[in-house]
Amino acid sequence: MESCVPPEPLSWEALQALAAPEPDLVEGPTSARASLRLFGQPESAVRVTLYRDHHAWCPYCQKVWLWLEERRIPYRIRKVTMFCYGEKEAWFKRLVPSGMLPALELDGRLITESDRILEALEQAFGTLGPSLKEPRVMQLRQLERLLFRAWCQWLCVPGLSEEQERRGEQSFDQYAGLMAEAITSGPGPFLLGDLSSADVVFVPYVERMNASLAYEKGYLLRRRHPPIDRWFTALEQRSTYRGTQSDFHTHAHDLPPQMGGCHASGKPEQQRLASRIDHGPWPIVDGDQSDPETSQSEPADAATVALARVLKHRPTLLLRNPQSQAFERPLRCALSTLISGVPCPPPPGSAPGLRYLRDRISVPRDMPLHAARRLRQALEAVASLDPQGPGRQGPAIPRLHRRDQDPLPFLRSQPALAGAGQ
Ligand SMILES: N[C@@H](CCC(=O)N[C@@H](CS)C(=O)NCC(=O)O)C(=O)O
Repeated sequence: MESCVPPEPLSWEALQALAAPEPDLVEGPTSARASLRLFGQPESAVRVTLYRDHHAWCPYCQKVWLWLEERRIPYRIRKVTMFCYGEKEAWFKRLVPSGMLPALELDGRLITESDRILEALEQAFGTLGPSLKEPRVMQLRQLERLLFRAWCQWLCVPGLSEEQERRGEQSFDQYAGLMAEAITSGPGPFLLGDLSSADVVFVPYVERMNASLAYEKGYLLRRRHPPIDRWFTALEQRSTYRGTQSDFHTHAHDLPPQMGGCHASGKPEQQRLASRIDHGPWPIVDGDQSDPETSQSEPADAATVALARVLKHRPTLLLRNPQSQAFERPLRCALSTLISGVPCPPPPGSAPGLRYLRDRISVPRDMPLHAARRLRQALEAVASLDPQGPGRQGPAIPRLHRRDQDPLPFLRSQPALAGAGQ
């Protein structure tokens, strides 16, 4: 006979025993939390320091980060706050008065502007496939900028009429079609055969186009352009890319303050997809339709990785939650649900605190895509059992800034790790 007693949440000790072990951030797979990468070389071999943003939201940083990971160049990472989510570090402003990211030190020489950085890295360490300066690569780099412009004109202009929406989509489609053609005309799944700098240049914004156009326009780039889907699929087979890869929810909410606004079409399909991206269930499409966020199936440790990441930051997560210390039991309920798959009812009034956390899991900063999905799903499942107000949401995610994501409290809670992986 089945028991009618609702499951009790596990203790913190029991949860800790179930968490995934800490990965090797120096030699293991690419991780947003690393502060040093050696690729089997001694620390004395490090000639490069990359300055990139704490949350891995900056697209130009992702370009340099992925290049270093692909070329396996030993490097140090120092993280910096972006204006949209907190105060820029004084030490960084002394180094780069504009505060712009990325920046890179190579043999003690400071370089800014991601394109100049990649060119300097090519010169110092050799190319990743054809050089950035080869005419066929230059042509692709120009195409990337044209695609970027078409995306901005569709996404970032407020108040488009129905006709303007249609033209915005058409123009974007035209440039996406040129990228698809460039992929198809080569021998491999990538732009020029094997993965090269040309692909790395496209990665950050095409990833953001894929996410933002689903959220704001109901447009699924990978479905519309199968060669681009194959390109993503090939990228997703690489642990380097997966380590830097974000997801739809993260980009849907990190882009508006960075881009000066992203504007929804308001069409039914857009509203449906935006609601799925925000509230789940994930993946955001049903049945046998291919997942527009990733071609990778869920790894076996997705739940235990998510658990380990929450446990690591438990005190700060409680401090930052609107429910503060009263969030202790709802959080244990959610983590128990995450691990057991059996929904554990929370105390009355927990839904807003649970959904506050659901809405602020950032990929890849906090955890990989599938782990984040698992955790969001568990938080949502438990929130929906709140006996007091199962539909109540947490405080809305701001659109003009993201100071709700100030990294300082998380850094302060771990002084030994400040500047290192979070
Ligand atoms: N052209 C520059 C653009 C760099 C850029 O726009 N960086 C933005 C972030 S994506 C930035 O650092 N803004 C200051 C801030 O947000 O704090 C490059 O390619 O490096």
